Amino acid sequence: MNIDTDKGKFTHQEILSQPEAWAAALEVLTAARRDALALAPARRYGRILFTGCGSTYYLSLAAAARTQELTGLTCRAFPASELWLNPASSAGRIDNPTYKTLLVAVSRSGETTETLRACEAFLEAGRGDLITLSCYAEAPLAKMGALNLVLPSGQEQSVAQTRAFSTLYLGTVALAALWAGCTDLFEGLARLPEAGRRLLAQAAPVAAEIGPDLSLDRFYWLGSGPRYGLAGELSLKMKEMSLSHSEPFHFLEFRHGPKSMVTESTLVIGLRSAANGPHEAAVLEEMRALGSRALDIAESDATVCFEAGLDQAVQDVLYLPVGQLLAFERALARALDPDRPNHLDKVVHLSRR
Ligand code: F1P
Repeated sequence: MNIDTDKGKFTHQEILSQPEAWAAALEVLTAARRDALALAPARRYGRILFTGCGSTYYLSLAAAARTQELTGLTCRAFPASELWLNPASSAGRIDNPTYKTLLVAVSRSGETTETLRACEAFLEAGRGDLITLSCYAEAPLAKMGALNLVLPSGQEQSVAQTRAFSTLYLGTVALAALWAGCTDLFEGLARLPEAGRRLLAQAAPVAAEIGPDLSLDRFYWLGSGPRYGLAGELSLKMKEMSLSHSEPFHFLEFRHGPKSMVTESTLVIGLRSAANGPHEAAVLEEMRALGSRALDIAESDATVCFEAGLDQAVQDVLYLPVGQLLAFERALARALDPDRPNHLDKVVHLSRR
């Protein structure tokens, strides 16, 4: 971190305090366990929709993939603006009143206009029930759901979400584990804070080495399954904090055209999974052969290794601090302030309904 200025002091503190934020959130989620189980979707709903905006839309993509994998229910994710303004092509027609939907709305602020409008439209149309996850109890969204999970430890000063994202995402993983009856998985979440502290200590020097390399001019974040949503979020972090060209792709999709963009000034970041590691490692090797730098993040045998022995569903949270620190270090190297990204406000309030 550049100690000569206050630039990024909030972002840095928020990234480094994530393990403590996760521990505090798990206390809230454990206390809400019975309420969450009372809405267990398998018995009541035909499908689950997840929604948010910006970071919380990417969170919804990751949450939908993980929840579908664990519960077997059909889960989809849409930007809140789509559920609000294009309901027929997103939420779908209401032609089967017995076909109830559970909507999970995620928002750090609990005030984003599109998210509020999407939830109002969903409830007014009688589509089903709403669960909200947010960080501020007094915000409008935290009063709209049949269940409102508020995780104050995700609150942040900086505009670009880091601690808020990982804490709210942890909330969706906890819900999925409870709904799927995966008690061991839910209880395994308690090992995350310690794994996170170890990871931050390992990732910091790697980010401090790559971040200042301003010869890099494009970043591609590769992730599959729930990790595609996380790749989308980390790509957004790199854009918001360092004003760099950055894009997410499903791992093997990168071969189908986007790899044409690979140059020696490229960094490909792989959120490599345990299940498909060899297929994913092959993509990274091919990109290295084309001249790209590659940052491999995985449980083992990678540039940054978790070595936590956690279930993949629990471990997914651990990819986030690595990418956040990389974006943070690059922002400082470019003399930008990650606490105040270009053109962005902390919350998007739309004046017109
Ligand atoms: C949603 C959001 C953020 C983005 C920026 C503007 O906020 O789009 O994802 O990074 O802060 O707001 P929220 O609904 O999660 O509060």
